[in-house]
Amino acid sequence: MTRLGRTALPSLHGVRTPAYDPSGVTVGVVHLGVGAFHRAHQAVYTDAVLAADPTWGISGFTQRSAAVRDQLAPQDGLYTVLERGAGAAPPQVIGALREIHTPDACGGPAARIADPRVRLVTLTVTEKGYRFAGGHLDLTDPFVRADLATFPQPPTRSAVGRLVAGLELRRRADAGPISVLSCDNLPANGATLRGLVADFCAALPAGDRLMDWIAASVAFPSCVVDRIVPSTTAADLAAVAAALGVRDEGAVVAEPFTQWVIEDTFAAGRPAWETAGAVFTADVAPYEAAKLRLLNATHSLLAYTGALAGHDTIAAAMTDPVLADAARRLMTEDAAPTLTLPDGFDLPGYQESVLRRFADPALGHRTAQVAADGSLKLPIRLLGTARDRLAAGGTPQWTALAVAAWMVYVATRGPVDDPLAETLAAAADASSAASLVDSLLPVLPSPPDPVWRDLLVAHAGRLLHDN
Ligand code: CS2
Repeated sequence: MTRLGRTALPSLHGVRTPAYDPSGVTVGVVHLGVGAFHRAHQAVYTDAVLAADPTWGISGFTQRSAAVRDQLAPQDGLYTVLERGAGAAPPQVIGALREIHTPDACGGPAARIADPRVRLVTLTVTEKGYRFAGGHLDLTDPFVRADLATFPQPPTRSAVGRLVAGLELRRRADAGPISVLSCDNLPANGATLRGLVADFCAALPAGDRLMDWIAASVAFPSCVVDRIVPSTTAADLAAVAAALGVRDEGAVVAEPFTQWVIEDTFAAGRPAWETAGAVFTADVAPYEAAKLRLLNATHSLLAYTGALAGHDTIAAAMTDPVLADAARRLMTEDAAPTLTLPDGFDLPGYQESVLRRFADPALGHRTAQVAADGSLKLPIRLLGTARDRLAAGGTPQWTALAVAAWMVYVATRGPVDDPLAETLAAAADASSAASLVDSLLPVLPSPPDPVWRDLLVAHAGRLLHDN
């Protein structure tokens, strides 16, 4: 079967194709981490602006592997987004990714960031890609140390090292201001990334000069991203081939829902992403807390309790009335009281839409995928709610259920997919519920509160008994 590529475009039917000539697009964005999420989210918004402004093409770098490069480079960077679920639109071929590299190619991302035509760096490197520990850059991390030792020379290994090396080359080249936009599920992702960049600069011998330039020339807007994008399977690729009549090795599958709320504080212009429905606002913090504490927290609850109950997918977990009820109550009883919502935010509508999205069986989003990297995700999604509810004299039952389910998952399903997998496996003591909680609690920045510990022990006891 023919492979998707520029020459195949005219023969495609029933598919949306780029409304511009991809060969006329120049690169204005460097993206770090060209995973499925980037391809189904930011690249789709960017695709919508290129007909009117072809200066915002994306130069994408993988984090390590050559897999995505090998999927997309032979296809002229073109790939399909296949929506699945209620209200799905026809498949869409995206042309926004104009270059795809591994990080060791072409002088690495740093050389690309120093190009004056580039005005924006975006990142989707997942929680663990930021290499933070206790709110700061982990200077003991081997990748971070290697990048500091050879700075700013390639090959760089960490996302922050790559970014800061690029900013240094840009400063030296006098290539002008630039914006850096983290698109990961972190609280205050812009300010957080800026802090990690400052930590990296502080560890450099002459980092002050660079940090001064960054303070004057680089903006770090925060944003909230939302779209469920499972890993692509062989069956998905077969479905795309059947729909297109050509083979597409780089296709991604996503739910129809998509949302992007962005702080409009860019230093060197930005794509008109509002064309595709992005919302620009002065302060994303209320949206971000709502998304992390309502959607992502509930996702993790369903992932761990669902996996323990033998459910392969989030939608299967939602068919269990006990788990669906826990998911609803985590939002209404634990998370909602801790939130300061944006004006006009429809809380009941948001909660219902989260549950509806999770329950849609078309996506096949695996509990194991959402369960990955819990040691980094739980503090961001669940522990803030626990802390706030406890401080208000409340009992965060459902939040405790999610954390206890993670503990039992770690102890009974390990070694888990987590950067701390070895530490967790060595620490977990499942001889009793109390010892399990006491052995794993120190791994998390957990509230030192006896009420919280009692809640965890009670839930862990029930879950251990059932597993
Ligand atoms: C999920 C998120 O894998 C996970 O941890 O909770 O990736 C989730 O699908 C997205 O944040 C939805 O926007």
